[in-house]
Amino acid sequence: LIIFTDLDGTLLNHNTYDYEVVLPMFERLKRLGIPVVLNSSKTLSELEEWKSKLKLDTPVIAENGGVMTVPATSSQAAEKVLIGHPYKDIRSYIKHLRKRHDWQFEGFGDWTLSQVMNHTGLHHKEALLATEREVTEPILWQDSDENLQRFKEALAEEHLTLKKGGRFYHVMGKHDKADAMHFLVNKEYFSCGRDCVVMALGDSDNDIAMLNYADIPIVISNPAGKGIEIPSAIYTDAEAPHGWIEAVEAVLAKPENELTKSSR
Ligand code: 2M8
Ligand code: MG
Ligand code: MG
Repeated sequence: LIIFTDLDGTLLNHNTYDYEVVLPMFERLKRLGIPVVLNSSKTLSELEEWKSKLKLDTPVIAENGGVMTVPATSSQAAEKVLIGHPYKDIRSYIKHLRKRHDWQFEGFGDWTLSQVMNHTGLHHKEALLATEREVTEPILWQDSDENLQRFKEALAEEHLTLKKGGRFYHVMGKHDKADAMHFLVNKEYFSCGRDCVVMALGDSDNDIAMLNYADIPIVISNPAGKGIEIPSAIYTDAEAPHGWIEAVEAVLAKPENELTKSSR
């Protein structure tokens, strides 16, 4: 069993970013030898911080599958794998579009640190880590739905796309959380293919690909993520972080043989 998990709204409460209550479960998973991979729209800098808070020694997938770090294995050195488009290219293209069409939107790159803090509810240090973006730009759209459609079409011309997160739209290349998962499950690090059972936990649109890829998809209850429909998913009653703990507990209670055969 390998667990891939989103953070905001899935493992962390959306407003309080609470996480202390999940620590005993992470310790239990470590004792059982079950790896947990953080798979988030957050930056690598933010995730490295979470990785140490949660005492993980696994790969981490950042910015919606756009970049990941893979620790060393017996056959390979540690590496950083980049899948997405460079942040500065994304920024310069969307600034060009905004100027040309006078579309109203703002992103992390437009904001001061205190504005980032206000828009995200993150504290100073965490907000700073969130601004260290490599391949995705979170924006707040402040224009009409018609223009949002035109914006999406203009992004597609440069092979970019818009993905909805919890609070923001993310401007990014055409990658998703499942691309990075597939890389780790089939190619490097785990390289176990269909021999391993993959569990994934998420709460919103940008988790759909990850959840569809998993053998055991768990949708964490979240008012913002109401619309997501995953066939065969287990939907939790509780929100993060309790929904996460309950879902993992339920899976650990299953008979061993259900956790050693992949259905992918
Ligand atoms: C952004 O991501 C969230 C999660 O889906 C969102 O769109 O609401 C990211 O920029 C991330 O780096 C940041 O930590 C988070 C803070 O709310 O917002
Ligand atoms: Mg989320
Ligand atoms: Mg996320």
